[in-house]
Amino acid sequence: MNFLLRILSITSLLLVGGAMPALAEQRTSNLYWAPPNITVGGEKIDSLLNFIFVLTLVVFILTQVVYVIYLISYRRRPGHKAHYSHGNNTLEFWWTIIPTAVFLLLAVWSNRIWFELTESPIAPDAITVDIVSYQFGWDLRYAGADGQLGAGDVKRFSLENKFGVDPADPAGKDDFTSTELVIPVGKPVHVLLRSRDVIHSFYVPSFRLYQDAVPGRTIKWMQFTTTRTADLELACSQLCGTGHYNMKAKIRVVPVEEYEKWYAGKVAAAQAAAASL
Ligand SMILES: [Cu+2]
Repeated sequence: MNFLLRILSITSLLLVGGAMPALAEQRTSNLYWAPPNITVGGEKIDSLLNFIFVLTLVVFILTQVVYVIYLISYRRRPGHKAHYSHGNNTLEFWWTIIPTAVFLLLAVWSNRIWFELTESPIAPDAITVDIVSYQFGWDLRYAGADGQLGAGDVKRFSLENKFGVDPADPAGKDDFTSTELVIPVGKPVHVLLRSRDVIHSFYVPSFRLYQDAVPGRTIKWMQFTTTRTADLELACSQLCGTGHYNMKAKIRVVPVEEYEKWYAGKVAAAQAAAASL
């Protein structure tokens, strides 16, 4: 019993203490469910997830109840002979048709959400953030004073060129880098996602976003709009090597004025650095 208690307390310590990221705001309620969604459209993913969860629960209860009823009513008893059943075509028909229909519904439903997420045009006023993942961290790049992010290409990645920028592209001259993802609340954000080495994953449960960063590719479809300010954590969600556990970056969803202040400061610092060269 003591041993069990110890295992239990260690497990809960790991679950609660270990999962409580130092960078992000702490969750105090509803710990067994996904964190509250804070993006426009994220509730569509929630309704799909909730539907699947409730459906699974109902099917689980139904099948277990039938199972237990059969266990009891067909148990071995004196005077009762085993009865051989060759099956029931009507039952077979329905328990094939109903799951097929449910799976088709889920396929169409989820594909529609996926299509909406990945195929909708990027908002023209979206803030583009270039995010390059590596073993073990995240490099972020924002457009400078001209509002234009200089072209980046995975083919140009090198130790000196962390974003694969084109030195000939004038739009890239004033871009600045950041170690944290700072975004204004309520504004569309467009993420360019790349990897310099192995597969990493951009996973922010509160945004209902999960996308792998695949070496050699630039993922261009990710965009989202937040609905409230938050302190979150960007943690890699693909086991990418020994330092995977520590592959984190801070996410700050801030009021627009605060973002503009931060952005102006970053632009000024980039200009000062460029001038001193
Ligand atoms: Cu990683």
